[in-house]
Amino acid sequence: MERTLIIVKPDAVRNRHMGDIIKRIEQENFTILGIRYTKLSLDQAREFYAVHKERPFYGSLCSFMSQGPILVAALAAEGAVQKWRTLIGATDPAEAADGTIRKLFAESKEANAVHGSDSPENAKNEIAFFFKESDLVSG
Ligand code: 3AN
Repeated sequence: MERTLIIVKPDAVRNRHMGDIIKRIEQENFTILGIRYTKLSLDQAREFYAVHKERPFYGSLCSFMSQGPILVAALAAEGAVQKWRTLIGATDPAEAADGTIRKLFAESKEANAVHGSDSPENAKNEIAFFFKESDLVSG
């Protein structure tokens, strides 16, 4: 079963959408392997988003991601990476399809409610960033 790492970002936690998003995770039949409520330091956000360090929005993104608590989950499903990315919609909520999580809950391109790994390989690294393999529940 493929895995993906998802984050409910500080805007969606602040706007009290954690429950709505967990409900979608359950409705869509993802298996929850691990779930953590935590807060990133600025250094941790910089490390997590290191792939974007050349992008103009990197500094702002890292400060946004460390400004409040987040909910992080490791999920499994067939084609989990693409399945989650379809469910969350486009990066910019203005372009996200109706019914997607970002269309429903995101505020802006930066404060866009949720994260999802963009490949199974990155999912592996992102899951390892937040969870020890022994913390994950299978089945
Ligand atoms: P996605 O999260 O849809 O895979 P990426 O990987 O291009 O999008 O961007 C990573 C994160 O960077 C996004 N989730 C968003 O929070 C932020 N971001 C992307 N593009 C912009 C932008 N033009 N301005 C501000 N933040 C952005």
